[in-house]
Amino acid sequence: MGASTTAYVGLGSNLGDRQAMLDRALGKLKQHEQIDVLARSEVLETEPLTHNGQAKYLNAVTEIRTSLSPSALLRVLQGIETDMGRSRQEKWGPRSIDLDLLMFGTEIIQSEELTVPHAQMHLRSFVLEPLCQLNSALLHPVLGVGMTELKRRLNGQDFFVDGAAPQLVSIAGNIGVGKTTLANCLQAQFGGDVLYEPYDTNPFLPDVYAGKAELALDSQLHFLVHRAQQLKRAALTDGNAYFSDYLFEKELVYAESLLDARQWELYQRIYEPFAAMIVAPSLVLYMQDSSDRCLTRIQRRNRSYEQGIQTSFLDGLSQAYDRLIEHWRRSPVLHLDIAKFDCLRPDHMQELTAQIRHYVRI
Ligand code: A4P
Ligand code: MG
Repeated sequence: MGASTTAYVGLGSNLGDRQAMLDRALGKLKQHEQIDVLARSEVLETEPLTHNGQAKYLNAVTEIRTSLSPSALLRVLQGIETDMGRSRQEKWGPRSIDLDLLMFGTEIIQSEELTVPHAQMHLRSFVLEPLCQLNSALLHPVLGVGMTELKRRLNGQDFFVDGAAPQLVSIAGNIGVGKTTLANCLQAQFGGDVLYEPYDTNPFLPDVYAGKAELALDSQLHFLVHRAQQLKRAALTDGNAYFSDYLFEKELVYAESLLDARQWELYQRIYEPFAAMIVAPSLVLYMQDSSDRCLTRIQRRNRSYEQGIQTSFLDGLSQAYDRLIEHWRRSPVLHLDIAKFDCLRPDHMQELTAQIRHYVRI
Protein backbone atom coordinates (compact mmCIF):
# COMPACT_ATOMS: atom_id res chain seq x y z
CA MET A 1 0.00 0.00 0.00
CA GLY A 2 1.07 3.56 -0.66
CA ALA A 3 0.42 6.38 1.79
CA SER A 4 -2.19 5.09 4.14
CA THR A 5 -4.54 6.31 6.85
CA THR A 6 -5.93 4.66 9.98
CA ALA A 7 -9.71 4.58 9.90
CA TYR A 8 -12.48 3.13 12.07
CA VAL A 9 -15.55 1.39 10.71
CA GLY A 10 -18.66 0.59 12.77
CA LEU A 11 -20.47 -2.67 12.07
CA GLY A 12 -24.07 -3.38 13.06
CA SER A 13 -26.54 -6.17 12.35
CA ASN A 14 -29.99 -7.00 13.73
CA LEU A 15 -31.24 -9.48 11.16
CA GLY A 16 -30.55 -13.14 10.48
CA ASP A 17 -27.40 -14.75 11.82
CA ARG A 18 -26.00 -11.47 13.15
CA GLN A 19 -22.59 -12.81 14.17
CA ALA A 20 -22.14 -14.41 10.75
CA MET A 21 -23.07 -11.07 9.12
CA LEU A 22 -20.35 -9.25 11.04
CA ASP A 23 -17.82 -11.98 10.23
CA ARG A 24 -18.69 -11.92 6.53
CA ALA A 25 -18.43 -8.14 6.34
CA LEU A 26 -15.08 -8.24 8.08
CA GLY A 27 -13.91 -11.00 5.76
CA LYS A 28 -14.81 -8.86 2.75
CA LEU A 29 -12.89 -5.91 4.17
CA LYS A 30 -9.84 -8.13 4.71
CA GLN A 31 -9.96 -9.33 1.11
CA HIS A 32 -9.71 -5.80 -0.26
CA GLU A 33 -6.24 -5.10 -1.62
CA GLN A 34 -6.10 -1.58 -0.26
CA ILE A 35 -7.42 -2.36 3.23
CA ASP A 36 -5.51 -3.90 6.15
CA VAL A 37 -7.74 -4.89 9.05
CA LEU A 38 -5.64 -4.14 12.13
CA ALA A 39 -7.98 -4.91 14.99
CA ARG A 40 -11.56 -5.66 15.89
CA SER A 41 -13.37 -4.83 19.12
CA GLU A 42 -15.48 -7.26 21.09
CA VAL A 43 -18.99 -7.75 19.74
CA LEU A 44 -21.67 -6.08 21.88
CA GLU A 45 -25.36 -6.90 21.95
CA THR A 46 -27.28 -3.61 22.12
CA GLU A 47 -30.87 -2.40 22.29
CA PRO A 48 -32.11 -0.74 19.09
CA LEU A 49 -31.69 3.02 19.23
CA THR A 50 -35.38 3.65 18.73
CA HIS A 51 -37.30 1.09 20.71
CA ASN A 52 -39.85 0.46 17.98
CA GLY A 53 -40.09 -3.29 18.27
CA GLN A 54 -36.90 -3.95 16.29
CA ALA A 55 -34.64 -6.83 17.32
CA LYS A 56 -31.43 -6.25 19.26
CA TYR A 57 -28.26 -5.40 17.37
CA LEU A 58 -24.82 -6.84 17.41
CA ASN A 59 -22.30 -4.01 17.13
CA ALA A 60 -18.54 -3.88 16.76
CA VAL A 61 -15.87 -1.52 15.50
CA THR A 62 -12.85 -2.37 13.39
CA GLU A 63 -9.60 -0.47 12.97
CA ILE A 64 -8.19 -0.50 9.47
CA ARG A 65 -5.36 1.04 7.49
CA THR A 66 -6.16 1.99 3.94
CA SER A 67 -4.69 3.79 0.97
CA LEU A 68 -8.21 4.50 -0.31
CA SER A 69 -9.66 7.99 -0.21
CA PRO A 70 -12.58 8.49 2.21
CA SER A 71 -15.16 8.47 -0.58
CA ALA A 72 -13.60 5.39 -2.21
CA LEU A 73 -13.71 3.66 1.19
CA LEU A 74 -17.38 4.63 1.57
CA ARG A 75 -18.11 3.05 -1.82
CA VAL A 76 -16.38 -0.16 -0.70
CA LEU A 77 -18.49 -0.21 2.49
CA GLN A 78 -21.68 0.41 0.54
CA GLY A 79 -20.70 -2.29 -1.96
CA ILE A 80 -20.37 -4.81 0.88
CA GLU A 81 -23.72 -3.69 2.32
CA THR A 82 -25.41 -4.04 -1.06
CA ASP A 83 -23.91 -7.50 -1.68
CA MET A 84 -25.03 -8.75 1.70
CA GLY A 85 -28.34 -6.89 1.72
CA ARG A 86 -29.26 -8.21 -1.69
CA SER A 87 -28.74 -11.79 -0.66
CA ARG A 88 -31.30 -11.16 2.13
CA GLN A 89 -33.61 -9.09 -0.11
CA GLU A 90 -34.07 -6.61 2.69
CA LYS A 91 -35.24 -3.17 1.61
CA TRP A 92 -36.57 -1.39 4.66
CA GLY A 93 -36.38 -1.58 8.41
CA PRO A 94 -33.96 -3.94 10.14
CA ARG A 95 -30.66 -4.34 8.38
CA SER A 96 -28.58 -7.44 7.86
CA ILE A 97 -25.47 -5.29 7.87
CA ASP A 98 -24.74 -1.61 8.40
CA LEU A 99 -21.22 -0.30 7.85
CA ASP A 100 -20.54 3.26 8.94
CA LEU A 101 -17.30 5.15 8.45
CA LEU A 102 -16.69 6.54 11.93
CA MET A 103 -13.29 8.17 11.63
CA PHE A 104 -10.76 8.67 8.84
CA GLY A 105 -7.48 9.72 10.43
CA THR A 106 -8.16 13.10 11.97
CA GLU A 107 -10.01 14.34 8.89
CA ILE A 108 -13.17 16.38 9.11
CA ILE A 109 -15.37 15.84 6.07
CA GLN A 110 -18.71 17.50 5.35
CA SER A 111 -19.89 16.59 1.88
CA GLU A 112 -23.19 15.52 0.41
CA GLU A 113 -22.29 11.83 0.58
CA LEU A 114 -20.12 11.78 3.67
CA THR A 115 -19.95 13.22 7.17
CA VAL A 116 -16.77 12.24 9.04
CA PRO A 117 -16.52 11.80 11.99
CA HIS A 118 -19.87 10.02 11.76
CA ALA A 119 -22.49 12.61 12.72
CA GLN A 120 -24.12 10.52 15.46
CA MET A 121 -21.15 8.72 16.96
CA HIS A 122 -20.82 10.93 20.04
CA LEU A 123 -24.42 10.02 20.97
CA ARG A 124 -23.96 6.26 20.69
CA SER A 125 -22.45 4.04 23.34
CA PHE A 126 -22.68 1.13 20.90
CA VAL A 127 -20.04 2.98 18.89
CA LEU A 128 -17.96 4.62 21.63
CA GLU A 129 -17.62 1.52 23.83
CA PRO A 130 -16.02 -0.66 21.15
CA LEU A 131 -14.06 2.29 19.74
CA CYS A 132 -12.50 2.99 23.16
CA GLN A 133 -11.55 -0.69 23.43
CA LEU A 134 -9.47 -0.25 20.29
CA ASN A 135 -7.98 3.16 21.01
CA SER A 136 -8.94 4.95 24.22
CA ALA A 137 -6.65 7.89 23.40
CA LEU A 138 -8.57 8.91 20.25
CA LEU A 139 -9.73 12.50 20.05
CA HIS A 140 -12.96 13.52 18.31
CA PRO A 141 -11.68 16.15 15.89
CA VAL A 142 -14.92 18.16 15.75
CA LEU A 143 -15.84 18.16 19.44
CA GLY A 144 -12.17 18.42 20.47
CA VAL A 145 -12.84 15.90 23.26
CA GLY A 146 -11.42 12.42 23.89
CA MET A 147 -13.60 9.41 23.06
CA THR A 148 -13.33 8.21 26.68
CA GLU A 149 -14.89 11.46 27.91
CA LEU A 150 -17.58 11.28 25.20
CA LYS A 151 -18.38 7.73 26.31
CA ARG A 152 -18.58 8.80 29.96
CA ARG A 153 -21.17 11.45 29.07
CA LEU A 154 -23.57 8.76 27.82
CA ASN A 155 -23.34 6.34 30.76
CA GLY A 156 -23.88 3.30 28.55
CA GLN A 157 -26.94 4.71 26.75
CA ASP A 158 -27.65 5.69 23.14
CA PHE A 159 -29.38 8.90 22.15
CA PHE A 160 -30.50 10.93 19.16
CA VAL A 161 -31.27 14.63 19.01
CA ASP A 162 -35.03 15.00 18.70
CA GLY A 163 -35.40 18.55 17.39
CA ALA A 164 -39.20 18.29 17.56
CA ALA A 165 -39.32 17.95 21.37
CA PRO A 166 -38.77 20.81 23.84
CA GLN A 167 -34.99 21.38 24.03
CA LEU A 168 -34.54 21.26 27.78
CA VAL A 169 -31.10 21.64 29.35
CA SER A 170 -31.18 21.03 33.11
CA ILE A 171 -28.41 22.13 35.45
CA ALA A 172 -27.56 19.98 38.46
CA GLY A 173 -25.20 20.63 41.35
CA ASN A 174 -24.92 21.57 44.99
CA ILE A 175 -26.40 24.65 46.68
CA GLY A 176 -24.27 27.68 45.84
CA VAL A 177 -22.40 26.08 42.94
CA GLY A 178 -23.75 28.67 40.48
CA LYS A 179 -26.63 26.96 38.66
CA THR A 180 -28.81 30.06 38.27
CA THR A 181 -25.91 32.18 37.04
CA LEU A 182 -25.06 29.55 34.44
CA ALA A 183 -28.72 29.26 33.36
CA ASN A 184 -28.79 33.04 32.82
CA CYS A 185 -25.52 32.95 30.86
CA LEU A 186 -26.87 30.18 28.62
CA GLN A 187 -30.05 32.09 27.92
CA ALA A 188 -27.96 35.13 26.99
CA GLN A 189 -26.13 32.94 24.44
CA PHE A 190 -28.98 30.88 23.02
CA GLY A 191 -32.19 32.79 23.77
CA GLY A 192 -35.08 30.63 24.98
CA ASP A 193 -36.40 30.61 28.53
CA VAL A 194 -34.91 30.08 31.96
CA LEU A 195 -36.96 27.94 34.33
CA TYR A 196 -36.00 29.08 37.81
CA GLU A 197 -36.33 26.97 40.88
CA PRO A 198 -39.12 28.67 42.85
CA TYR A 199 -37.20 28.68 46.14
CA ASP A 200 -38.43 32.01 47.52
CA THR A 201 -42.15 31.17 47.21
CA ASN A 202 -41.93 28.07 49.39
CA PRO A 203 -43.57 29.17 52.67
CA PHE A 204 -42.21 26.17 54.58
CA LEU A 205 -38.56 26.38 53.64
CA PRO A 206 -37.29 28.95 56.21
CA ASP A 207 -38.88 26.92 59.03
CA VAL A 208 -37.35 23.70 57.76
CA TYR A 209 -33.90 25.27 57.62
CA ALA A 210 -34.55 26.64 61.12
CA GLY A 211 -34.89 23.07 62.36
CA LYS A 212 -38.65 22.36 62.20
CA ALA A 213 -38.28 18.86 60.78
CA GLU A 214 -42.03 18.22 61.04
CA LEU A 215 -42.58 20.69 58.16
CA ALA A 216 -40.07 18.99 55.86
CA LEU A 217 -42.72 16.94 54.07
CA ASP A 218 -44.87 20.04 53.43
CA SER A 219 -41.84 21.83 52.03
CA GLN A 220 -40.93 18.94 49.76
CA LEU A 221 -44.51 18.63 48.47
CA HIS A 222 -44.56 22.34 47.72
CA PHE A 223 -41.40 21.98 45.60
CA LEU A 224 -42.72 18.84 43.91
CA VAL A 225 -45.98 20.45 42.79
CA HIS A 226 -44.36 23.67 41.58
CA ARG A 227 -41.57 22.00 39.65
CA ALA A 228 -43.96 19.57 38.00
CA GLN A 229 -46.07 22.57 36.92
CA GLN A 230 -42.99 24.14 35.35
CA LEU A 231 -41.69 21.05 33.57
CA LYS A 232 -44.88 19.26 32.59
CA ARG A 233 -45.20 18.39 28.92
CA ALA A 234 -48.09 20.80 28.29
CA ALA A 235 -46.14 23.76 29.72
CA LEU A 236 -43.23 23.46 27.25
CA THR A 237 -43.21 24.22 23.51
CA ASP A 238 -41.66 21.83 21.00
CA GLY A 239 -38.40 23.10 19.55
CA ASN A 240 -38.04 25.92 22.09
CA ALA A 241 -34.91 26.09 24.28
CA TYR A 242 -35.30 25.90 28.07
CA PHE A 243 -32.62 26.12 30.74
CA SER A 244 -33.72 24.92 34.16
CA ASP A 245 -31.48 25.82 37.09
CA TYR A 246 -32.42 22.53 38.71
CA LEU A 247 -32.84 18.88 37.81
CA PHE A 248 -36.32 17.64 38.63
CA GLU A 249 -34.98 14.42 40.13
CA LYS A 250 -33.02 16.38 42.74
CA GLU A 251 -36.30 16.29 44.66
CA LEU A 252 -35.37 12.75 45.63
CA VAL A 253 -31.94 13.83 46.86
CA TYR A 254 -33.37 16.45 49.16
CA ALA A 255 -36.39 14.45 50.27
CA GLU A 256 -34.28 11.49 51.29
CA SER A 257 -31.93 13.60 53.37
CA LEU A 258 -34.62 15.82 54.99
CA LEU A 259 -37.55 13.44 55.64
CA ASP A 260 -37.90 10.84 58.34
CA ALA A 261 -38.56 7.23 57.35
CA ARG A 262 -42.39 7.45 57.33
CA GLN A 263 -42.45 10.77 55.46
CA TRP A 264 -39.95 9.42 52.91
CA GLU A 265 -42.08 6.36 52.24
CA LEU A 266 -45.18 8.49 51.62
CA TYR A 267 -43.23 11.04 49.59
CA GLN A 268 -41.93 8.40 47.17
CA ARG A 269 -45.48 7.30 46.38
CA ILE A 270 -46.67 10.86 45.77
CA TYR A 271 -43.56 11.58 43.70
CA GLU A 272 -44.19 8.91 41.03
CA PRO A 273 -47.26 10.40 39.24
CA PHE A 274 -45.64 13.86 39.22
CA ALA A 275 -42.40 12.51 37.79
CA ALA A 276 -44.39 10.82 35.01
CA MET A 277 -45.78 14.23 33.89
CA ILE A 278 -42.50 15.98 33.24
CA VAL A 279 -40.26 16.35 30.19
CA ALA A 280 -36.89 14.62 30.48
CA PRO A 281 -33.98 16.96 29.78
CA SER A 282 -32.16 16.54 26.47
CA LEU A 283 -28.94 17.30 28.31
CA VAL A 284 -27.80 17.64 31.92
CA LEU A 285 -24.98 19.96 32.97
CA TYR A 286 -23.50 18.72 36.24
CA MET A 287 -21.58 21.47 38.07
CA GLN A 288 -19.11 20.30 40.70
CA ASP A 289 -17.16 22.33 43.23
CA SER A 290 -15.83 21.92 46.76
CA SER A 291 -18.27 22.38 49.65
CA ASP A 292 -16.08 25.18 51.04
CA ARG A 293 -16.32 27.21 47.85
CA CYS A 294 -20.08 26.64 47.67
CA LEU A 295 -20.40 27.77 51.28
CA THR A 296 -18.49 30.97 50.52
CA ARG A 297 -20.96 31.76 47.71
CA ILE A 298 -23.93 30.97 49.97
CA GLN A 299 -22.58 33.38 52.59
CA ARG A 300 -22.00 36.03 49.95
CA ARG A 301 -25.57 35.88 48.55
CA ASN A 302 -26.84 36.20 52.13
CA ARG A 303 -30.29 34.58 52.04
CA SER A 304 -31.17 34.66 55.75
CA TYR A 305 -32.53 31.11 56.02
CA GLU A 306 -29.44 29.63 54.33
CA GLN A 307 -26.93 31.05 56.75
CA GLY A 308 -27.10 28.03 59.06
CA ILE A 309 -25.92 25.66 56.31
CA GLN A 310 -22.80 23.73 57.30
CA THR A 311 -20.05 22.21 55.19
CA SER A 312 -21.11 18.72 56.36
CA PHE A 313 -24.64 19.27 54.95
CA LEU A 314 -23.15 20.29 51.60
CA ASP A 315 -20.81 17.25 51.67
CA GLY A 316 -23.83 14.97 52.13
CA LEU A 317 -25.72 16.62 49.28
CA SER A 318 -22.69 16.44 47.05
CA GLN A 319 -22.41 12.68 47.58
CA ALA A 320 -26.14 12.25 46.94
CA TYR A 321 -25.81 14.23 43.68
CA ASP A 322 -22.85 12.09 42.64
CA ARG A 323 -24.96 8.96 43.14
CA LEU A 324 -27.88 10.48 41.21
CA ILE A 325 -25.64 11.36 38.25
CA GLU A 326 -23.81 8.02 38.43
CA HIS A 327 -27.15 6.26 37.84
CA TRP A 328 -28.49 8.82 35.37
CA ARG A 329 -29.64 7.21 32.11
CA ARG A 330 -32.18 9.66 30.67
CA SER A 331 -29.82 12.02 28.85
CA PRO A 332 -26.16 12.75 28.24
CA VAL A 333 -24.35 14.55 31.06
CA LEU A 334 -21.66 17.20 30.64
CA HIS A 335 -19.48 17.42 33.74
CA LEU A 336 -18.34 20.94 34.61
CA ASP A 337 -15.50 21.29 37.10
CA ILE A 338 -16.13 24.75 38.52
CA ALA A 339 -12.52 25.05 39.68
CA LYS A 340 -11.69 25.22 35.94
CA PHE A 341 -14.87 26.65 34.43
CA ASP A 342 -16.13 30.19 34.84
CA CYS A 343 -19.31 31.13 33.00
CA LEU A 344 -18.39 34.81 33.21
CA ARG A 345 -15.38 34.15 30.95
CA PRO A 346 -16.41 34.45 27.28
CA ASP A 347 -13.87 31.84 26.11
CA HIS A 348 -15.18 29.27 28.61
CA MET A 349 -18.78 29.98 27.62
CA GLN A 350 -17.96 29.75 23.93
CA GLU A 351 -16.43 26.31 24.44
CA LEU A 352 -19.42 25.14 26.50
CA THR A 353 -22.03 26.38 24.03
CA ALA A 354 -20.16 24.65 21.19
CA GLN A 355 -20.34 21.37 23.15
CA ILE A 356 -24.02 21.84 23.99
CA ARG A 357 -24.94 22.26 20.33
CA HIS A 358 -23.82 18.69 19.65
CA TYR A 359 -26.46 17.34 22.05
CA VAL A 360 -29.40 19.73 21.73
CA ARG A 361 -30.88 21.50 18.71
CA ILE A 362 -30.56 25.11 19.78
N1 A4P B 1 -23.24 8.91 5.03
C1 A4P B 1 -22.83 10.10 5.48
N2 A4P B 1 -21.78 9.96 6.30
C2 A4P B 1 -21.54 8.65 6.41
C3 A4P B 1 -20.59 7.89 7.13
N3 A4P B 1 -19.68 8.48 7.93
N4 A4P B 1 -20.62 6.54 7.03
C4 A4P B 1 -24.37 8.76 4.12
C5 A4P B 1 -21.56 5.94 6.24
N5 A4P B 1 -22.49 6.61 5.52
C6 A4P B 1 -22.49 7.95 5.61
O1 A4P B 1 -26.54 5.60 4.88
C7 A4P B 1 -27.30 6.71 4.50
C8 A4P B 1 -26.40 7.74 3.86
O2 A4P B 1 -25.49 8.22 4.83
C9 A4P B 1 -25.54 7.22 2.73
O3 A4P B 1 -26.07 7.72 1.54
C10 A4P B 1 -24.15 7.82 2.99
O4 A4P B 1 -23.69 8.54 1.85
P1 A4P B 1 -27.12 4.15 4.76
O5 A4P B 1 -26.13 3.25 5.43
O6 A4P B 1 -27.52 3.85 3.39
O7 A4P B 1 -28.49 4.25 5.59
P2 A4P B 1 -28.74 3.83 7.06
O8 A4P B 1 -27.88 2.70 7.49
O9 A4P B 1 -30.20 3.65 7.22
O10 A4P B 1 -28.32 5.10 7.78
P3 A4P B 1 -27.33 5.16 8.95
O11 A4P B 1 -27.12 6.58 9.24
O12 A4P B 1 -26.15 4.29 8.78
O13 A4P B 1 -28.25 4.48 10.01
P4 A4P B 1 -27.97 4.60 11.47
O14 A4P B 1 -28.34 5.94 11.94
O15 A4P B 1 -26.61 4.09 11.72
O16 A4P B 1 -29.08 3.63 12.00
N6 A4P B 1 -29.22 0.55 17.22
C11 A4P B 1 -28.19 -0.18 17.71
N7 A4P B 1 -28.21 -0.61 18.99
N8 A4P B 1 -27.11 -0.49 16.92
C12 A4P B 1 -27.03 -0.07 15.61
O17 A4P B 1 -26.04 -0.37 14.93
N9 A4P B 1 -28.10 1.15 13.81
C13 A4P B 1 -29.10 1.82 13.29
C14 A4P B 1 -29.01 2.27 11.91
C15 A4P B 1 -30.28 2.17 14.10
N10 A4P B 1 -30.22 1.69 15.45
C16 A4P B 1 -29.20 0.98 15.93
C17 A4P B 1 -28.10 0.69 15.08
MG1 MG C 1 -25.15 3.13 7.41
